[in-house]
Order: sequence, then C-alpha cells, then structure tokens
Amino acid sequence: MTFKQTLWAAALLLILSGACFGQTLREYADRAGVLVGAAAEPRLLEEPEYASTLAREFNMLTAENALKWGAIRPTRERFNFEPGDRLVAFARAHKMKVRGHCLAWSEYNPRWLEKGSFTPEQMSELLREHITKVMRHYRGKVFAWDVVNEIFLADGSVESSVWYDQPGIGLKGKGTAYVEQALRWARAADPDAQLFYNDYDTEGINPKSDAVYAMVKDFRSRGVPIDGVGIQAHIVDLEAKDLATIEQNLARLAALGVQIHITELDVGLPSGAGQPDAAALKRQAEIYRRIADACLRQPKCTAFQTWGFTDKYTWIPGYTKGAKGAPLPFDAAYKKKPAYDALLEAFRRRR
Ligand code: 9MR
Repeated sequence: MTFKQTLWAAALLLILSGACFGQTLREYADRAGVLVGAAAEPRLLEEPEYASTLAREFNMLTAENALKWGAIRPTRERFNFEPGDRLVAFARAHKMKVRGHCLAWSEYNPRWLEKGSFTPEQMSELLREHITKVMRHYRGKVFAWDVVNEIFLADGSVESSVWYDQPGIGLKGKGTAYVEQALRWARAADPDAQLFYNDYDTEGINPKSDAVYAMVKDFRSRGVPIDGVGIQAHIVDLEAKDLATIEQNLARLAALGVQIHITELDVGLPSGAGQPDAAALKRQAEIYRRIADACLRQPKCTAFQTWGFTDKYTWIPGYTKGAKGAPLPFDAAYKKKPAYDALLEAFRRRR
C-alpha cells in the first residue's frame, strides 16, 4: 500500500467507525460501560418496529408489568412465567440485560391475595415462597431485582399496605423491618442477583428521599443485603424543582456504597389539542438531559432506564385521564424526539 492509499484507508476507517459507533443510545452506553434500558411489554414484541427499536437502542430491559404478582401469580398455586420468559428470551437474543420488577409492592396484586383474609404468618410464608420461586426461576437471567417497591409516603412515613400492616407479614408497626426481611429472603434465593429498593419522587433531597437514605444507611450499617437504590423519576411537573438537588442525593446514596439505577424515567407533557409544541418538547429534553447527566457523572449510577420508550405505549395518559401525555423519547410513530437527541448527547459525552 502506498502512503496515499494508507491515508485513504485511514480516512475511510474513521468515517466508517463514525457510522458504525455512536449512532444509537446503546452504542454510546456500551462504550461508557453503563446500562441503558426501557420497560417493555411481552405482547408488544410482536410489533416489528417496537421490537427493532428496543433492541437497537437499549442494552437492558425490564418487564413493565409481566413480573408483578398480579401477572405472574394468577392463583395461589399457579405461577405464569410465560410472558416474563418471552421478555427474557428477547433480551438474550439481543444481548440485553434484564432488570426484575418487582417482588413486593402494595399495587398490582391478585385479588386472591388482597381478599384472601390471610394471617400475618400466612402472608409471610406467601412472600417468602414468592420471592424464592420467582428469583430461582430467573436465576442467571435477571441480574438485578426491585425486591421492594414504593413503601414510603411523601412525608417519609411507611405507607399502609398488604405487606406492612394489612395484615402485613408479622412486622406491622416496625417500619422498614419488612423490607429487611424481603431482602434477606431475596439474597438467600439468588445470591448473585443485585438487590434494589425502588421508589418515586426521590430524585432530589426531600422528606421521602431522606427516608430512603436513612433506611439504606441503617441496612448497610447492619449488613442487611441491599446493593442498590432505584430512583424512578416519573416527572410530571415541568418545573422539576426537585432536580436542583439530584446530584447531592445521588452522592449521599453513593457514599453508602450502593449502586443507583434510574429506573422509570418519563416526563409527562400537558396534553393540549394535537401534538406537544416545540417549547414543551424542548423543556422535556432538558429534563431528560439533566437526569442523564446527573447519573452519568456519578460513577455509582450504573443504569439509566425509561418507563417504556415510545409515546404509543405509556401509562401516563391513562393514569392522568388524558391530562398528560407524550412522556417518552420516541413519539407514537417511533420518531426520535428532542428528548432522544438530548439523551444521545449526554451518553456521547458520558461522565
Ligand atoms: O406502567 C405500569 C402500568 O402499566 C400499570 O398499570 C401500573 C400498575 O401496576 O404500574 C405501572 O408501572 C408502575 C411501576 O410498576 C412502579 N412505579 C410506578 C409505575 C407507574 O405507575
């Protein structure tokens, strides 16, 4: 090869590497050594554009609903792993990691459990059995679990729930002791899985994130098995004042030695007539960027996930009775929104 040819070859290689790398969130995340994920529904994998976007842009997924009690446990005796297995198979086929969500929550529980008039002893046995069976089924396939989801009220007190005090698992009135118990069962079920506590409205420093922090600090000081904290980041208020202290909050959690995952990010826009306007999309993009930057600059923040990825399928309009919508980085036609560009840029710059 002549010198000129070598120069041409080098130039071509540069152009090609530009074309082959860094075109997607997933490629930038791989390069940065972080996980970028989305919540997904097994039945939607049938839709080619849904499946191809998910596999192209993300190196992690989580089951939006398929692994919850209400989905996985139609009766006391029967476990329905089939939809969850389909998600896991998809993830494997596309070399994606799977986050598990969730093993104990006050919502999405089957009627037979809610209305079963079980004693605390029976509830305790049901939860232990559930955690054990589900985690063993997904052993080696699900690398991290939201073991317990959303126990705190906004003021930092423990919320009433089937697992806490209605009737609870025998630890009623003992604050976070039932979380501790669930974590211990989870560690025993799959010692290799990373165990998380997951909650919303905990981005910045506030009474609720103070309560999460105090719980994790206590658990770490006593050797209770907890590996990470999931910060959901469902943003509905575009002022997003709480984000002013997100760095401090992530830093104080990181100082406890746990990982942080952003687990359920979405930013609901006020639904006027038709499409959201440019200003709203820009503000949404700023919020996405703000949260991605905070995560990517914190070495302990190892995964960043959105709650779905296309506006075609999102829980927000249903939940807000149509008042909010379009919360995700892809629009309903799978077109990239400014929020997507902001994420791509944040991942490109990484930490
Ligand atoms: O997005 C989920 C929606 O489809 C379900 O109907 C709802 C009830 O189970 O749960 C939604 O996901 C929630 C998640 O599991 C926990 N954090 C809040 C999420 C939004 O409500």
